[in-house]
Amino acid sequence: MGSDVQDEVVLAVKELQPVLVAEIHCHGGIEAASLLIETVARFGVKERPWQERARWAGPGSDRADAFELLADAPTVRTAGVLLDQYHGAFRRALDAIREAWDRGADHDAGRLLEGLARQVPLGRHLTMPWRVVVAGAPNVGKSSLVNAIAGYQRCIVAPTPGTTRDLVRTIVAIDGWPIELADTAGIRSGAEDLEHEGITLAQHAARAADLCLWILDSSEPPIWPAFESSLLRLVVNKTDLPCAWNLDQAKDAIRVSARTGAGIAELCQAISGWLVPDPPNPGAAVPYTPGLCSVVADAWSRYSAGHRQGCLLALQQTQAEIG
Ligand SMILES: Nc1nc2c(ncn2[C@@H]2O[C@H](COP(=O)(O)OP(=O)(O)O)[C@@H](O)[C@H]2O)c(=O)[nH]1
Ligand SMILES: [Mg+2]
Repeated sequence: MGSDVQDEVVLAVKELQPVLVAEIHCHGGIEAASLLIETVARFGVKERPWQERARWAGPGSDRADAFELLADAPTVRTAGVLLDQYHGAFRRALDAIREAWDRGADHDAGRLLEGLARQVPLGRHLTMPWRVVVAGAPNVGKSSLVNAIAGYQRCIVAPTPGTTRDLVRTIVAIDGWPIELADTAGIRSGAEDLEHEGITLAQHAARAADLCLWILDSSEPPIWPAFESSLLRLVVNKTDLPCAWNLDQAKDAIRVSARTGAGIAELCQAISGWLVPDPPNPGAAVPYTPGLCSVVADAWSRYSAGHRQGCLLALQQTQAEIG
């Protein structure tokens, strides 16, 4: 390309049809890439958005969707799930359901559909982290715990009650799943004005969260959550200190010490299990866009309610759309 050598690159021709696909591996950096783009543009090569690349792969908008979403996968594990769908896992699962239906094996179709429906919550979080709120009375060690989980300092840790006035969000990967930990101000009644806002925020956040960890201090009398939720889980912190109450009162609680790190691995494992109780096997189908998640959830609820025909129609339509 031209007479001067500007960079020595590796050129790999990947496909000839329907369009020529060649990869150029050049030296790193924005400038090297820009220079190369300028050079090939002089030969008539047009610059296009990278998302178009997937559409050359032939029919199947699911392939293009999965390809695009891959760029937003926050962890290797979520990227792996998306890559499986890019390679057709979801499409094959739909085909298998249809095939079972066509040969009159309703029960098999239902079982397959149920398996797919179980992956809907995961499908909704492949590019968006789960939200986990860390709540509890002031000073129980919420911020310390978030830091212990994240493995780096991000929240203010101070011995004065109520230092964290706002929600502090930290995105971490737990067991390969993207999780946003929201550290809240202590939830308590009779708080100072300044804190009040943060506390209201915390309660809101707990309601909108996928999971709420309620932290108890083993070295102080327990302050229990004042609200009920099926998403609430108890965690007893400061187990390195002498115990001030009978921990059996919080029987199912995970016991940890944010200071020594004891129990943090178990807590992470528990969080992963609470959020993703049925992790997919490699290569398994997962509905991976909000649209596909809705269709699968809807089809499954129709099937469970005995509306087989409506269920079949919803799936047929999806199959046609991604076909
Ligand atoms: N001994 C001990 N102290 C802890 C532990 N976790 C937090 N602390 C201390 O408890 C105090 C309050 O912690 P902090 O994380 O700010 O509590 P928060 O108000 O709930 O966010 C700080 O002095 C921490 O160092 C723990 O596991 N063991
Ligand atoms: Mg705090």
